[in-house]
Amino acid sequence: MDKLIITVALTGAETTKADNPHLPITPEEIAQAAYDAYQAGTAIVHLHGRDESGEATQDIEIYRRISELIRAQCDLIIQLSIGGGVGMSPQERSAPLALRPEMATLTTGTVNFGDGVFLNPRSVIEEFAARMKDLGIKPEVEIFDLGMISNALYLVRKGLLSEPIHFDFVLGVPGGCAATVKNLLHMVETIPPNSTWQVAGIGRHQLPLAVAAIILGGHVRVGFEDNIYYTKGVLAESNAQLVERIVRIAGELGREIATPAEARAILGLPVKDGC
Ligand code: KMH
Ligand code: ZN
Repeated sequence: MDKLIITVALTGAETTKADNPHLPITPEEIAQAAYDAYQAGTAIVHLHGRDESGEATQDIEIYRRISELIRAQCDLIIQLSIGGGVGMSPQERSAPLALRPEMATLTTGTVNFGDGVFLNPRSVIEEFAARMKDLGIKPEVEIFDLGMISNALYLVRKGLLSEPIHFDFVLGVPGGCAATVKNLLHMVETIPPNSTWQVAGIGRHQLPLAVAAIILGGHVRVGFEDNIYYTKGVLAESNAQLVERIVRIAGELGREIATPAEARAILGLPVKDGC
């Protein structure tokens, strides 16, 4: 098995400070949380921007500021969200691609998302994929339901997505695929064998699905975007605390943790010198 790549999804677009007062919101808070998670063992940071009032924003200047603050401290792989928040326009969502991050997210289908709809018609998916290809950005393909895997393979056939693909199975969103090990296994068996994959379990499913991924040879995403609790009814104190637990469990199971440089090699990203 490859070493374990841990991604931390620090903030998301939906979680609020009222949900968990430790949620990082400002660029400074987000960069500090990223550094703490890096020290705990994270290789990739998945970023969402927030404006001064705490609302989700795809403002390129906010993403630039967060990226610069992180880059000044460590060589984490920076992955920008192009999903943004429910209801944002495709133009708004894709604005941060102009920063040419190493990675960005690409959701290959539409899914109910709680009371909202996370809208990704084929024309939008193709446009986002084409721009990422032109800019040399590696997509992390976000899979909220099974048909999204078929849509990703369609992009490969159209020449808009290159193999090997890196998949993120986001399981347990209300309206999306349920967070069961059986569903995870089916997805893993459905993707091309040369792919890499990680799982992002939502809420109480974060830890058990992470453990399944560690055992199965996949990779893991944790963080407040997907889960604000450490255990039932007990809020996590930081994103790093959730990373530390994965590092401990992976150690017990004999799975080593990938540094950002090792994660770049596993994902086929170019080598990066220094920060
Ligand atoms: N906030 C969700 C609607 C992504 O980052 O690309 C979409 C999302 C996925 O968070
Ligand atoms: Zn996200």
